[in-house]
Amino acid sequence: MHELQQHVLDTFRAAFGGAPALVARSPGRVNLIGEHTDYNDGFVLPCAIDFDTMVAVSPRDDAEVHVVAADFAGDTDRFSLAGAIGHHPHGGWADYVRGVLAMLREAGMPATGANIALAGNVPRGAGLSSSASLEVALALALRHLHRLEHLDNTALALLAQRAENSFVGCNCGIMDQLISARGVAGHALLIDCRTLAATAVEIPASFVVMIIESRVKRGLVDSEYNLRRQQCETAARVLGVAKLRDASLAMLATAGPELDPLILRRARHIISENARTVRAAEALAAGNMRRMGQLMAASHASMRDDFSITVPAIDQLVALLQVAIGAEGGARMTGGGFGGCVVALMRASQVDAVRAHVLQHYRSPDGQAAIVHVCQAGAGAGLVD
Ligand code: GAF
Repeated sequence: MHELQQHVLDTFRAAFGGAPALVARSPGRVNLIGEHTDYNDGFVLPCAIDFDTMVAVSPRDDAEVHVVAADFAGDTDRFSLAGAIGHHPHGGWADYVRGVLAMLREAGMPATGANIALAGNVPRGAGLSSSASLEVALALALRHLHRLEHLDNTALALLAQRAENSFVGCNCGIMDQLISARGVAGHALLIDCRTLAATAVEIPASFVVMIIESRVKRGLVDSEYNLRRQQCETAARVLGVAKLRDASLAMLATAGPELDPLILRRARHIISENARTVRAAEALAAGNMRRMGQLMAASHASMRDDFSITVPAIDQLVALLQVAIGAEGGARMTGGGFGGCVVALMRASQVDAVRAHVLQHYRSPDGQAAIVHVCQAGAGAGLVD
């Protein structure tokens, strides 16, 4: 049995006695390219990774929800489904659980209580979407427990996003929840965030996905993330389009002085990143890893120069990786920005040398070495046997 599965079962047994009715899992994610494009109705190219959150559940015969979180020192939460679900006094992980339950209630889940144990191995606070994986795994577990057949995996992803937007208060797009719910093993997904259509793109078998944690604390991420969203909305308004998905570089070139230079740069990142993401999916599908690397490099430069979401230590880490990898494959910052992780694609035969190079030459501003993960593109959410 998988170590994580054993952990969630042991946690459940210790808290509630006996075995759960079912266990669901959902993965974290890494985005190969297409950053901050999701909330502009654009394109993203993420893959699910082989790190999961697992959720063990059983029904109760009252309306209470009792939760134990293995990764937060066995911390617990209790609330009732009989009335409105309020926030936890200390926020944190418990509000993700409460938010998902609140959205499921709105979507028709009965007020039958549940015992719930959570355990995961997605690195937390690293920008690999541990929170989306928790939300989706929990939503999936409860869908099965209550036979909510009308909710498919896309509906669960949208529900999880609503939990973050309207309950937790983070204004994220749909990428993280959707890839967690619908990932395909061995593939990245080109997701059209307007229609939610997804095309699986195979990652060439001789290449691997490496994730490098920069150890730069993602300090400003919430306020700066929301600011970037506002700037994109301002750009769309000035350009007279519904979303930046509908704008073009030609429109920017002919925009009048009412388009502030800073807003113009933000819009240029989104418009160029959308085009790069579609081209990257084509390059990956064709096994053209030289082209893929060029597009990843251009994406990083655009995040650094136009969208201003990288930090100097991450720029150095990316440059180091680009040199170590060479022309076939590439590296770029991944996720919301202001710290977090770099994603790199390289031949499997290069992994040891690249890892050694990064561990020797990179240090975060407070002197820490990077943490390197070599990942498989994993499958999206599902039940665990
Ligand atoms: C975070 C958000 F949650 C995503 O929706 C996405 O916008 C990403 O940052 C940036 O591409 O992960």
